[in-house]
Amino acid sequence: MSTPAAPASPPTLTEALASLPPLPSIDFSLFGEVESKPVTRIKRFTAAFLARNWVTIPHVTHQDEADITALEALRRNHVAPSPDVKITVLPFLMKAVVKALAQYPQFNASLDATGANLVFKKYFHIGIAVDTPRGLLVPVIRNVDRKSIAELSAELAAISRKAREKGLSMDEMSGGCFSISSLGGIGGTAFTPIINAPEVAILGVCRSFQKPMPNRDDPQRIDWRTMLPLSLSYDHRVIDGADAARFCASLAASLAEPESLA
Ligand code: CAO
Repeated sequence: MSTPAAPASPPTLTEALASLPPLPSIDFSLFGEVESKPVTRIKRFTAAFLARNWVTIPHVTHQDEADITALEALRRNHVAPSPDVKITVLPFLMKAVVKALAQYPQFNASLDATGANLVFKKYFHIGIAVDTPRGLLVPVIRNVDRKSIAELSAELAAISRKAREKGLSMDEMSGGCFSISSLGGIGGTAFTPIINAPEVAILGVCRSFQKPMPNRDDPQRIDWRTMLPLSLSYDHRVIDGADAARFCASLAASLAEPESLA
């Protein structure tokens, strides 16, 4: 009797990708008028990393909403450090993220190169996605836990202006623990942000909106509340769905009672 053959081992990711059919080369001008423009250096660079992260990390995106009615009132009373600096929701969000990272340290971690160890970080450096004319850049704001809302607002204004006008050095984009991608100034209700590896999670934020909610003390009454949509993408090798739900609940709780963040 012959011994059954051992099952073939599954292809590696590199083998699987190499076996995909190539994209067809199409002359689009056969179908109508076209114009070809070179892709910027930043976009080509970003594309390579986004593609690697998208295919190598098992992404799941958890959606939630935070009640920021009280935060909006607090924000409007906040004095900006200078006339060219706006106090937006973003610095409050950064502080809330740091609180949640401290509470759930697996979000402030990275797998090492072997994938066998999880490295927990004791510092809180947050990357912020900035939309620039040449493409997406992610400057890192260091030690967010030690900075005030006014300091974070000033730093955000300066670094996003530099990103748009002059670009950023690798140093200014390195060392992040967790990233935030805010489309709140533009719109949308939810999206799937791509994890900025070796980080293990990224928070996407869309435009706040008014939502009728039952009054807490008298559920027969309806209050209009300002809600912020949260989209948390996480690396499912490191983080479970329940952790993601807890992380978002913690964020929402901090944002709903923002005095501790200011
Ligand atoms: N809901 C409603 N309004 C919001 C908001 C939200 N969640 N977030 C910001 N706004 C408002 C601000 O209060 C501001 O209002 P005013 O003009 O009345 O003062 C306006 O929108 C513009 O804000 P902003 O974009 O200048 O400032 P910010 O601190 O919110 O964000 C920055 C700064 C740099 C993150 C942002 O300008 C940016 O580049 N966002 C794009 C990021 C991106 O492209 N992400 C996708 C990457 S792919 O994953």
